[in-house]
Amino acid sequence: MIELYTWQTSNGRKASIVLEEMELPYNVHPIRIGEGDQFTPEFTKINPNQKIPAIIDLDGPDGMPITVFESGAILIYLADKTGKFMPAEARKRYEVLQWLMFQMGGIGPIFGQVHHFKRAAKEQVPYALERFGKEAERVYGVLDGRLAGNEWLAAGEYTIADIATYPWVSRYDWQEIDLGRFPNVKRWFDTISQRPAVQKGMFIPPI
Ligand SMILES: N[C@@H](CCC(=O)N[C@@H](CS)C(=O)NCC(=O)O)C(=O)O
Repeated sequence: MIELYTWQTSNGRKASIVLEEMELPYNVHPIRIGEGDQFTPEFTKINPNQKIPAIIDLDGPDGMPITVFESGAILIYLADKTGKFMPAEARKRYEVLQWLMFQMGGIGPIFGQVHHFKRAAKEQVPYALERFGKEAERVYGVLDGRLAGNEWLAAGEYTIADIATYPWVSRYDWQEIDLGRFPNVKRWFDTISQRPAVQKGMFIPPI
């Protein structure tokens, strides 16, 4: 059994989508980040960085419980555990890892800043809106170029790189991005949106 500590956000949804896709049994522990649940001593023991998502797999690699935080690490851990959504062949595996790292280091942090400065900041900061808005547009261009000649982001199949990227693109309205300008991203997004596991994973925990 896997214990999932999460909230309905882009990073949290990566973990719930992958668990649904892999059909692994899991219990959901809602961490209401707006209420500060991430700062409790109990949760800080699970993730010292005090952010969701995190998992505890009671049946870790050595049969003992293992805790994993950072959504990218969770995706890699579960892909290694199940052999799903990550090809075994080295060249393809590194392709998946590079697109996953692009999501973790590029897409997530930049889109996160766009969300913050467009929706949460107490004051309008034109410099930040311009800087992060432009970079988000550029990143959509990179994704669109990649998906122009490829059905999926990496390795010619649906992988944890797609699973990591989808919940961030699903906030295109928050980013004020017209997906029509990125037709390959739109085609990829619409295809993934049809997957039953994705439809379920996007609403965990139910709020
Ligand atoms: N790099 C981390 C980022 C996690 C993260 O930023 N989680 C957000 C929700 S999407 C969070 O827990 N925010 C609460 C806070 O910052 O206090 C990951 O990918 O897991």
